[in-house]
Amino acid sequence: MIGEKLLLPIIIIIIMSVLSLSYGQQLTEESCSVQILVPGLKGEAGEKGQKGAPGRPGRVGPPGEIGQTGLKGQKGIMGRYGKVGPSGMKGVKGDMGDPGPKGPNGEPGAPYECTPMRQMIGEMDILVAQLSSELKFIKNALPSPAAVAGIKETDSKVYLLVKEEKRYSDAEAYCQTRGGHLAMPKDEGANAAIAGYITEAGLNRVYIGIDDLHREGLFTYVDLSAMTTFSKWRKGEPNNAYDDEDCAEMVASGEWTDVACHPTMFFVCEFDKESA
Ligand SMILES: [Ca+2]
Ligand SMILES: [Ca+2]
Repeated sequence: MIGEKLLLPIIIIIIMSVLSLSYGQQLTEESCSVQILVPGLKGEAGEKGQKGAPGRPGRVGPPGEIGQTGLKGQKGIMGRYGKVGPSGMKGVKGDMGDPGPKGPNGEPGAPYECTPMRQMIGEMDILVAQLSSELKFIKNALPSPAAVAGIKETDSKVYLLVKEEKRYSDAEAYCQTRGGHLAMPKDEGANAAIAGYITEAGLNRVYIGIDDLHREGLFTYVDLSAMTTFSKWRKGEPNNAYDDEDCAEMVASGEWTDVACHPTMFFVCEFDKESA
């Protein structure tokens, strides 16, 4: 083996020989001026450099994987009551319920009372009669007072001359039906009023409510009230003529006479003003 120090100059000599063959002249003239550059030996290692500046931050790394689900927490305490809500809308009306059970029977009613009704009708009948008579009186009073057959009044009584011929008992029944009696004059004033009534009507006699039907010779009023202080018998009366005179009539003068009860004649009824 040939050492490195000998090999290198040999290579250089070879290169110079080649060059002398190509460039003879030049080679002769300039052979001394050619400097042969050969690298020196490798130097020793330098001293260690100072620490460099810090590098730039690296890029953001990718997101990590999703972690595991945590454990469920404990139940919380009850919350406070909420506020009262607004009123709801009115509901639809419900269906009618089933009918209830039948109630107990009522108390028996009061019996129909006919008597008060009849009495009321009777009183109304009297009133109608009085009103019609008064109307007739008004119509007839001025042209012909003597023809008047209406009613006559005193402070306490109303008298009605009835121009229907009836027997005594029927005449009294007629007056009673209308709530009164045959006229029963118990003082001079009442007797005079009746007498004037008869006179104005142009009559001579009428039945009045005096008789001795219950006891011969003892005259009473038709309602059985006693004759006490007042009487107006004509002279010689009552005489119970033919043993058949148990009733009484009044003549136009106002005097009384006992007469039979069965003949028919006009009569005068009287009514208390309180009940009329
Ligand atoms: Ca008699
Ligand atoms: Ca007589």
